[in-house]
Formats: sequence, C-alpha cells, structure tokens
Amino acid sequence: MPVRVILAGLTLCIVLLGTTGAASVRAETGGIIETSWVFGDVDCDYDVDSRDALKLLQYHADLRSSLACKQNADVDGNYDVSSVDAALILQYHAGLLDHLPPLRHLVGMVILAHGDEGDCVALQTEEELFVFFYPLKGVSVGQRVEVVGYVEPRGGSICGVGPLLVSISVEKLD
Ligand SMILES: [Ca+2]
Ligand SMILES: [Ca+2]
Repeated sequence: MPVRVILAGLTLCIVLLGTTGAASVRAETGGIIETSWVFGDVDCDYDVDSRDALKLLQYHADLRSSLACKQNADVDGNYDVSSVDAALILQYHAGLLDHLPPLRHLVGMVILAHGDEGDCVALQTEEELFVFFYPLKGVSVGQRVEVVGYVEPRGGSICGVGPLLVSISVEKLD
C-alpha cells in the first residue's frame, strides 16, 4: 500500500482513495517547510522551466499576488523582478544559458574597500565595485584579475559598498 508522508504543518489527515486500498497520509507537525533555493525556480518545484517564467510574468503584471519562491526570481541580480528575469529563465530552460544568474566576465583590480560596515576585499572594475562573497585565495590587494562569476541577488552587501560577487574562477593578470 503506497503511503506518502509529508511533514508540513499541524494536522494529520488520512485520505482513503476509493476501493483501491491506496492511502495518502499527510502529517503536519509544524516548523518544517521545504523551500527551494534554486535560482529561477519561482514555484518551488526544484525545476527551472517555462512555468516559472510564466508565473514570474504574471507576478510582474500584477496578475498573480505572490510567488511561492520569490527569493529565486531575481535571476539577473539587479534587485528587481521583471520580464528580463523571465526571459533569462526561458533562455536557461532552452539551453541558451548555462547558468543562472548569468555568468559575467569582469576585469579589474582587487582593492580593500572602506565601507559603512567595515573594510572588505572588493573588485574595482572600470564601472563597478563588487564585494567578493568568498575570500580570495592566493590573490592580494593590488592584483589585477579577471573574474568569472555572478552577482548574488539574495546576498545584499557585506560592508555596504557594492553587490556581492560569487566568483567561479579568478585569474591573475600580472
Ligand atoms: Ca519551478
Ligand atoms: Ca531582476
């Protein structure tokens, strides 16, 4: 007899399905709520597909009041949920993008930035300043580097000087 147990809340209900003998048991004990942290997965089913893009567009157009996993919606890391995010989700689902958020190639100088909340190691490019999410190994302040990484939309900032950059690779340039 297939029995499915889902922990999610405070009630226990047993549903018997006809005469087949199949039963569904739902136990809600409170406190445990599964949440997806997959970028682009706005409906919390752990997949990133066109349904996510549709729901995001509906939300953006005020046709939907909420998203089950809104924390995954800002896939371009601009701290806004828009049709651009939906387009990126579709591109990712179609195999035109291999990573969400899209990877960026940045060239700049590693500096020690002085922020409102203290000092932190950052990447100064010609136009922007990024704070490194992870400590850089083998790279010192003053080094010119090329970084492949993405802006962490859910991360905010560490020392208050710029967005968080999650580096996938760092190459010294001189
Ligand atoms: Ca999904
Ligand atoms: Ca966005």
